[in-house]
Order: sequence, then C-alpha cells, then structure tokens
Amino acid sequence: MRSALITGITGQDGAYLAKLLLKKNYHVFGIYRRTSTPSFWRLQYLGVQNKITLIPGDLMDTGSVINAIIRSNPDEVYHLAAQSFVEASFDQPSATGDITGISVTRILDALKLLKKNVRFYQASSSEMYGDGASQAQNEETPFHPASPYAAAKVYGYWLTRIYRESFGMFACNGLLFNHESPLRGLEFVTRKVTNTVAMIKLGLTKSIHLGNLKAKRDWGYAPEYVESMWMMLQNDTPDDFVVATGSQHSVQELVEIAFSSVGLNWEDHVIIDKKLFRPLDVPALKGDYTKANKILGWKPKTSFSDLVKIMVEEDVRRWRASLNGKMFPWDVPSSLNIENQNEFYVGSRVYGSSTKHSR
Ligand code: NDP
Ligand code: GDR
Repeated sequence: MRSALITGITGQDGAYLAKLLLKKNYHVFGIYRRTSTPSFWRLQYLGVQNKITLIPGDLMDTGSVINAIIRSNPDEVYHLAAQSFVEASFDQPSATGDITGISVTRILDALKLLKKNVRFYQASSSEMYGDGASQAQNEETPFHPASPYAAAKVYGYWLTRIYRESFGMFACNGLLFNHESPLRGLEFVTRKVTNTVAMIKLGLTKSIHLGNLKAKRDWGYAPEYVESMWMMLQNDTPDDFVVATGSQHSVQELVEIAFSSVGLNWEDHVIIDKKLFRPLDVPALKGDYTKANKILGWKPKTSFSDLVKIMVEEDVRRWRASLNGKMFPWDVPSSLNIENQNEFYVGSRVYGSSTKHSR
C-alpha cells in the first residue's frame, strides 16, 4: 500500500485530496496544527476523518515536520498548508512569508536530509502572475506578484524547482488557478457570496458587503483540481503544470448568478464597501491548461455557472437543515448576526465608508 503525507489536510484541498487518495487505496497521513477550536469539519463532512492518520505539527516547527515525515514514511508528499488568504497577507506579511514561503524549504530540506525518495507536490498559485500578462497565463508566463502571499508563493515555486534541478528530487509545482466548492473557507469571495445568498433567501440577513466587483478570475471546481495534483506525481518526470478552466468571470458575474439562482436581484442586496478593496489587487487572471491536458490528460468538467449553483444549493441546504434543528459539520459562525463580518477580515486598514451599489 502506498502512503501519502498531506500538509494542510484540514483545508479545502486537503480534505478533497484525502478522499481521492483513500479511494485510490493510499494510507493517508495528514499534519494538523493545534487550534483552540478544532478544524476537522471538512474531513467529517466528507466522511474521511476516521480513515486517515492525523499527526500533530506546525509548518513553522521544523521538528514536527521531520516527525511527520518519519512517522508517515511517505511515497508522496502533498504540500498544501499555507496562510492562503491574500487579503490577510497584507496584514500579516512576515507570518505569511514564513508559513507560505519558507516552510516549503523546511519540508524539502527535511526530505533531502532524511534521504527520502519521495515525490513532492508544491501548491503554487495563479496569484504569482499578478498583473503581468494580457494573454492567458501558461507555464512560461513571467511572475509579477502583487501581494505578500503571492511573493511567498513565488519563493516556494523556485525552491521547488531548485531542489528538483540541483538535488534531482521529484518535485512538481501545480500552478493552480482559483478553485472553489462548498468546502471553501468563508472569507473567500465565492463562498462568502453563496453563504450570504442562502441566508438572504431564508430571511436570516438582508445584505452583503463586497469590495472590487470588477476583478476577474478563472474559477474551477476543487474536487477536479486535486485530481491534477495526484496526476502530476504519477507522471514519468517531475514538471510544472498550469491547472485552470481557460474561462474568466468577474466578481459581479458571480454575484449575479448566485442571486438569480434563488430568484433574487443582486442590486437589492449588495453594498460596496471601500474597506474591502485590497491595497493592490490582481485585476484579471485566466489560465491556459494546454500542457496539463496534453501530458496528464487533465481537463476541467464543471462550468462556472454550475459551480456557483452547486455552492448556493449546498449553503441553502445547510441553513435549512440548521433551522430545522439539525447539527452537522460545517463552518458557519453560530451567531446569525453577520453584519460586522467584513470588519473581522479587514484588520487595521480603513479606506472609507460603505455606499449602496448603483450601476
Ligand atoms: P485552505 O486555506 O483551505 O487550507 C490551508 C491549510 O493550511 C489548512 O489546513 C490550515 O490549517 C493549514 N495551515 C495554515 N497554517 C499552518 C501552519 N502554520 N502549520 C500547519 N498547517 C497550517 O487552503 P486551500 O485548501 O484552498 O488551498 C490549499 C493550498 O493551495 C494552499 O497552499 C493555497 O495557498 C494553494 N492554492 C489554493 C488555491 C485555491 O483556489 N483554493 C489556488 C492556488 C493555490 P487550519 O485548518 O488549522 O487553519
Ligand atoms: P484570491 O481569492 O485573492 O483570488 O485568492 P478571493 O476569493 O479572496 O478574491 C477574489 C477576488 O474577489 C475580490 N473581492 C473580494 N474578495 C474577498 N475575499 N472578499 C470580498 O468581499 C471581495 N469583494 C471583491 C478580491 O478583491 C479578488 O480580486 C484565492 C486563494 O485561494 C489563494 O490562496 C489562491 O492562491 C488564489 O485564489 C489562486
């Protein structure tokens, strides 16, 4: 039986990847960190928590990373853990640099020193491109990071290549564009929108505060994207691959589809909040996944509108079940008062007051 070690197993991708690898008969190990409130809801939601081996550890703690590698003795390591919220990286730039960037070296170095013949996946990101290209971005497009998060990911990308090229390690970068699901964290714009749309539909709140509606992203469906991670590590040679849908949509389109899917007009509920604009935002991203298609046989299957509908439907189902007194694993705060939720994520930066949206 092959074994895999996943860092970030409690996150969106970690949970889906754990499920995929279990299906492929791997012994799945995952590093989790001690938090005051446990964060196993995604693993419970997918019914995999009792089928995996969880090892305590923190990316910033070298000893615990080494311990996890020794205990799991993995054939494959999927390095997914990160401070992954771009917005928060402006408020916590040094911590983001350490967790999202330097930790890549901690793991690669531990694998090298322990002389493990392991295949390594690095969760690189489309954010690394920043605003550098007008064409769709591929593996050759130069990076132009526009946040401390993206800069940390560029560092991780290069360390992965450097360990591959200088020490012959089987180390791959997955340059994944945005991918979403009902397991997405609430701070990201897709899930923030679908969760609030569900609440508005059920009369639990009235409005949503949003920032830059003009930003465009290439959004895909997360369970399909974790398959590409596994495919990269089954390839004959280690390489780097863009994984994307090749289509681009604005935040406004996301909002329109989400509201209209439950029969509501978005303009009645959206409040533009200047505080939610980033100091520097990436205006548009679109990926060219030709190489992943040609070499790995990977391609996206779920359209953007289907993705948004899957997420809205699941959030409505969860809230309905909750109102009927059912308890199950999911991440919404127990308080229904989410009027101040935007403040929670903005940190210390204040840019101005809210204005009701008008076209
Ligand atoms: P999530 O934010 O959902 O998950 C992040 C994971 O990292 C969580 O398990 C979190 O643990 C863990 N983590 C954070 N800090 C530490 C630490 N100091 N020590 C140990 N574990 C830590 O991210 P996603 O699943 O969405 O993304 C997975 C990876 O892919 C990330 O590296 C992200 O940057 C990258 N990526 C994601 C894309 C996307 O669209 N989703 C696109 C491109 C790249 P805890 O539960 O305790 O917080
Ligand atoms: P992103 O995702 O920064 O692309 O990073 P996010 O969903 O946070 O933002 C996408 C775009 O939406 C705009 N936006 C808002 N964003 C949030 N979060 N909240 C809002 O209220 C809001 N209003 C408008 C943002 O300005 C931005 O332009 C994600 C993460 O998963 C990274 O870890 C990953 O590397 C990249 O995707 C690819």
